[in-house]
Amino acid sequence: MSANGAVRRSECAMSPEKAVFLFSPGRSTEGAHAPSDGAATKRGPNFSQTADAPCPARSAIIPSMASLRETLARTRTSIFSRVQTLLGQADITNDTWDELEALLLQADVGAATSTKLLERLRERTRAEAILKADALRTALKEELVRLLEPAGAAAPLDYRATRMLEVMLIIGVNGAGKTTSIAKLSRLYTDKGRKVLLAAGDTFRAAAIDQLQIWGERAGIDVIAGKMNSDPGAVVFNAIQAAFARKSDLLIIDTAGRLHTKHNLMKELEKIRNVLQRNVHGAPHQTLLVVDAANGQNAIAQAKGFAAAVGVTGAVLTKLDGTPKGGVAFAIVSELGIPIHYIGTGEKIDDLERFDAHTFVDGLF
Ligand SMILES: Nc1nc2c(ncn2[C@@H]2O[C@H](COP(=O)(O)OP(=O)(O)O)[C@@H](O)[C@H]2O)c(=O)[nH]1
Ligand SMILES: [Mg+2]
Repeated sequence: MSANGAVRRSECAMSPEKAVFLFSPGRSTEGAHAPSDGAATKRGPNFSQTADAPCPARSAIIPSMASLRETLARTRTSIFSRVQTLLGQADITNDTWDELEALLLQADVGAATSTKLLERLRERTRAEAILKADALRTALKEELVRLLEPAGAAAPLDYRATRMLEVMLIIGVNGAGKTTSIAKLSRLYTDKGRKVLLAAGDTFRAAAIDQLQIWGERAGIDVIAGKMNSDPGAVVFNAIQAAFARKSDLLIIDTAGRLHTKHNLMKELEKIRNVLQRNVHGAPHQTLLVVDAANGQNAIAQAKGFAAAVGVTGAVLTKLDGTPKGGVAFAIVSELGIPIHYIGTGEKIDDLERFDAHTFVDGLF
């Protein structure tokens, strides 16, 4: 039970009713499944399910404001609390603007986004005759929310299935948190009643395939994988066939974050997209770029490379826990023009929350 009384999913019993399937080309996908009792016993330190704690109703595990505040604690205490102090009761002076800009930059909001934000605020102080810093603070919070809610942005994937098979393609640099986020997403959507299948499309490193299989095994979700260095396009094709055969309604695809050259990586992602487009109507339905918040402004440069090469529909912002660089959220939406759909709040399988701009901004102050 967490401090605010909400029952966390990691405290409830997880039924390992599904086996993990290893796909080898030329063999039946059902031919190499792990014993189902293996799934029940191989649980890592991040899984603290107990046999006797029943799973709570979904309403009890909806992310709370309190847990988001906890996640944003470092960003808030290191920087935004100083914005709060700066924008106290005093009159607005030139120093107020200079200090506000300096704090936004320190919070990794980025130069371009800070400039845009300050321009909007100056405009509002003129138009609304704002003289006091506390009124500016209210305007700042409103403008921060506005930055995070770009007009015409795609919505995250509905919990309810809207077609026979939906596909989420997960991309991003190595170490950003793709595989971990896939495990979390599969748990989230499985809890909502979806039948999820995972595809180990990062065939560049053997460890990446193993990692996804271990997560799948722990969460009781099937994984389609090939051998190391096998063609990820073929793995994805096989996963699509398996998804149709097993009547899965959500296929989530892991991809490599690094190949020998960046050019190769983008070509490979393009090939995966082509396989999806040819075989599933409208796929990929979501292409999520995973971004590590702790990389701050460096993450923006990396993300721009991916966004330019592959159509991205939304971002997963990971590792917000334990970083003071949470302000990077504003730069991602403003500079890349993509909405944030989910945030990673820790390393456990239930440490993922649907992003909400108002809750996020409230959590910063
Ligand atoms: N604290 C924290 N760690 C995370 C989060 N997401 C991922 N990680 C950690 O980041 C590391 C890299 O994650 P991984 O999923 O392997 O990244 P990938 O290379 O993009 O697939 C792992 O140690 C994860 O446990 C998060 O939201 N919070
Ligand atoms: Mg990975």
